[in-house]
Amino acid sequence: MFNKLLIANRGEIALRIIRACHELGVKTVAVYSEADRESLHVRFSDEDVCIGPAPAKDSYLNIPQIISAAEVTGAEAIHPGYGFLAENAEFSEICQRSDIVFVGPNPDQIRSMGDKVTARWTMMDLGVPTVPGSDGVISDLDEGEKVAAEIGFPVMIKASSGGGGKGMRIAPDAASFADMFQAAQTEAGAAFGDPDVYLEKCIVEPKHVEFQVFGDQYGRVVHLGERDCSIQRRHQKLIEEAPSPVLTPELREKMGEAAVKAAKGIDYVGAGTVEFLVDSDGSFYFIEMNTRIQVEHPVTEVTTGLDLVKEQIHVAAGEPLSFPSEIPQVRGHAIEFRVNAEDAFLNFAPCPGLITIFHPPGGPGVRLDTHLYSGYQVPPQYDSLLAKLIVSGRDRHETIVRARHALESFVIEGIKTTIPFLHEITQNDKFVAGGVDTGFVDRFLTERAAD
Ligand code: MV4
Repeated sequence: MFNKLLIANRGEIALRIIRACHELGVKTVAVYSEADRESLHVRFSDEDVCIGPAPAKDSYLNIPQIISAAEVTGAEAIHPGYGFLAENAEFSEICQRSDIVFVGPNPDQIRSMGDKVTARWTMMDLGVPTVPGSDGVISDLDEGEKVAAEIGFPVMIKASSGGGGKGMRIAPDAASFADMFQAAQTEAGAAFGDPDVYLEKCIVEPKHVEFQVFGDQYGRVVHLGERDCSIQRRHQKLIEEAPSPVLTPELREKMGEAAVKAAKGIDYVGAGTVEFLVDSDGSFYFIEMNTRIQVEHPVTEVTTGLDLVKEQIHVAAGEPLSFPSEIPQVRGHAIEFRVNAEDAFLNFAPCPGLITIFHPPGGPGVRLDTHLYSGYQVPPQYDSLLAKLIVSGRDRHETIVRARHALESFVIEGIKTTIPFLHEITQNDKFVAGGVDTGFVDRFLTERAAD
């Protein structure tokens, strides 16, 4: 096991990684920007290094600064968390060359999934179901029009370097295709320096169901069940749950097998997520694979009893997966609510500022992953995630009842948060019934505005 590990991140995930290291007896090095001097990850780590000014490009994305912080402190490994450098193949490669263990997959695995056309191709080759679409990159408008007509409208135009909904366009019909195709290419070129796009049939009002996968350096790959992340807005997840209310045991088995096939097929090592769209008729399609620990990983921790961050560190240190031959059983139900510094009823406007009062919820089945404290100043430079409230129970109903009380007793004063919005969702009939699709939040907000 490592003696010392550097955490190349901030906020709740930095604290989450520090906790895992503490349990493993690994010393921690925090890095921080000038805006995060008063942050708890700096306070709770064994050592800390300031890596630059507030803007992420000058600090949490500043590769030379982070590598030298690791070298100066003698850290043997770097955990990137999520966001920032977590899926940066070049960073993974520089760590390798600097003899520092990157807690995550190797550069080739990051690249093979970061390029969505390659990922799609790889999955088709492996026999993992993908959305009907183009064979590869479509550069030419005439060819695009021909392929789109074959696929059938509506058609999705996606950036090969995109992901998570960035650089995506829908062409509802042939008449709109040319405009949407060119807009997607231009946007992809500007955003990623790569104008390549590909086409997929548009799955209308799908559910988003993702499988947690894990691989070790000895070729063992397992899945740890799914998370339903259909409650999103503008590709930001708001609520995630496990198990998914829409999967039958048969479908779960088939999708789990496909997820393991996907990860095994690229010799995947570490924590990964295989994302699928699920159609109203129960068809499922691979869309992306994320090669990092995700924000919503606690939902899986609570339903499996595993510590996924500790597992990541074990695997990175060359140890086999810690659980024995059979994969852990999923037990009970868990729902994660993302509390953001945003006014949900003002178009989710960011609301940074001073936290004057902080009172966390508690009780059976309540976990709170947060970096907040009374007197903490939420900086405006980073994403607005304040806390993740993970509620669990024997079944979905018990979980929702606990969640309502937890959200009612969760006090954050000084700034607006999404707590009131999340509480309203827990009282919505369609949410309570379960099995909503990715259009749920927009419909909820439209209906609410009409009332
Ligand atoms: C799609 C789709 C429909 N058909 N692809 C959005 C994020 C990215 N991961 C993929 N996304 C989608 N891809 C096809 N062929 C609909 C979405 C989509 C979506 C997916 C998951 C969760 C929420 C979503 C919200 C809007 C669109």
